Amino acid sequence: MSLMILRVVKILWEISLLMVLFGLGACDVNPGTESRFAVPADMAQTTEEQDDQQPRYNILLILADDLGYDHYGFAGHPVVKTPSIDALSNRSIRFPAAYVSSVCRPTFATLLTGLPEHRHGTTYIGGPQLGDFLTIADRLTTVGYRSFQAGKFWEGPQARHGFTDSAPLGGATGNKKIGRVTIEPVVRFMHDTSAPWFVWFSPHMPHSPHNAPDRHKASYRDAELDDATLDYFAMISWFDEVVGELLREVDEDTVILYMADNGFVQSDWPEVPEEKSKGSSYERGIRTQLLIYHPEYEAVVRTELSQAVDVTATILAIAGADYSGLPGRDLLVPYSAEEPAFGSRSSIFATDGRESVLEERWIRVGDWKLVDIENSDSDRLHNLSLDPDEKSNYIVRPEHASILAQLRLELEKKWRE
Ligand SMILES: [Ca+2]
Repeated sequence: MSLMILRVVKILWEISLLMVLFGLGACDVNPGTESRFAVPADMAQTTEEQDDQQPRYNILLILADDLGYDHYGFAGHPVVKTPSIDALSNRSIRFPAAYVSSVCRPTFATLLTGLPEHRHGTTYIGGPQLGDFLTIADRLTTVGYRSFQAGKFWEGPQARHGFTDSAPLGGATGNKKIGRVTIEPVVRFMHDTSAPWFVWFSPHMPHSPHNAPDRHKASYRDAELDDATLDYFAMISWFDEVVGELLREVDEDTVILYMADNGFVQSDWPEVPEEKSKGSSYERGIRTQLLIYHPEYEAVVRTELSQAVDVTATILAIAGADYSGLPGRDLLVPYSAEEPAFGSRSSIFATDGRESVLEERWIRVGDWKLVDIENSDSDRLHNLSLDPDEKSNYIVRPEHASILAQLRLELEKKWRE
């Protein structure tokens, strides 16, 4: 019921914006700095009821931009230095097999909507702006949260997608100053906001340009790296430093979620990813570390598969907001003994389309992964336990016909959901 009211309010807000644009009425619209609508009376009541039911955690989502899943100290990388994120990992629930899209924009759209790519329709960098979906920010507003977006954002004014506040430094798709130049607007919002808040922090880091300050490059001088790799690793350390600065500004009761928007492996060409990383359905394109720090949960490594839709559901669950109807699950709830090792979320699914044209669909069930390539006979079947670098294609081996058929069936089932 409350979601339906929100949709009506959203439409009325769009109409009022059009009236302002066409000079049809007076309205004080200031997207990004004020709430785009007042919370209706019955929702406000819901908020009061919420206060009695559970603690109202502030929630910080940190999104790295182009960071490989094993490019961290805590993930065992022998060279990369990430002391701040390592420290966060040490006190977090860690999901080393979390999945995202192969580039930023569809991952962002999934996090915003809680829906997989084939349902929200944003499958690559290009294409039209995200449609009128109920977003994570909309849903948080209904339970009294204020939500702040800072950094990279693709879908026009943040207020159009439900954020009550945003960093005032850049345009809808820009804001490259966040992180590289300053985090001050983010810190100010966190300190000045008394209501429970949600912060979406997505600096363009360690994304190109790979121009980290010399102090970070100097820390890798003994590692005998080529220039392109040194510049990329130095960017990771610069990003890690910014994360450390941000984390010093939040208290122990703040819930923190950390992940990357997509993978990245540096090629021989400066700032250009290797072919089988960003922009591909290989693990190094679509896999990330997911960290969830929650003051009531102990640090542990959880090997179940997870993906971006689960991050949205988890944030909404922590806030006490409605996520019924969304496919993600609350990752704070452990898998039960009755569920198989990878649980009911064993089917992990995403697309990698170019300009909204479908190119690849993939699915992982347990250790097996199928990449279904449209209009091609070059589909791939991988076993990530036997062959973590996905060098072998098991699809040619007749003894795997049964698992292949199962994956194809599961893929089509997911596609229709
Ligand atoms: Ca990215």
